[in-house]
Amino acid sequence: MTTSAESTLFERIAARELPARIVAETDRVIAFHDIAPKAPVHVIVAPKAGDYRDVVELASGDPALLAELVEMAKRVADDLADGDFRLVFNTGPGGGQTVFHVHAHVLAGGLEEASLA
Ligand code: DGP
Repeated sequence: MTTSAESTLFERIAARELPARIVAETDRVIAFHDIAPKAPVHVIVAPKAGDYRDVVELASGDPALLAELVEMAKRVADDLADGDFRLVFNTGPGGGQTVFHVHAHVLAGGLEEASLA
């Protein structure tokens, strides 16, 4: 898969055009370690395609794909922690979103000191 100059950051990671520590993937979803972890396990789960900017668009446009993100989050938490996790969708600049390709933060592995502030 080759992406264009218009591709989002996470599309370029999915296409292996940018390096990332990928932990799992399916046909439509990819999971990789966040570059600036806020918890012992901090993994980004995103669709491989950047068709939706945020979780509100995704929920109305492709709810089955949103369910796939949740399933991937559980798989990551099972594989890298004890199965429990926090799932965060920063939505809009005021919600802390900086990458406008919908993604979930999977936080796990001891969250007592975790913060997304
Ligand atoms: P958000 O603020 O919700 O849009 O989260 C974007 C996250 O993406 C943020 O926690 C840092 C992470 N991130 C940004 N650039 C890169 C990158 O090049 N590689 C990886 N692995 N993560 C990145």
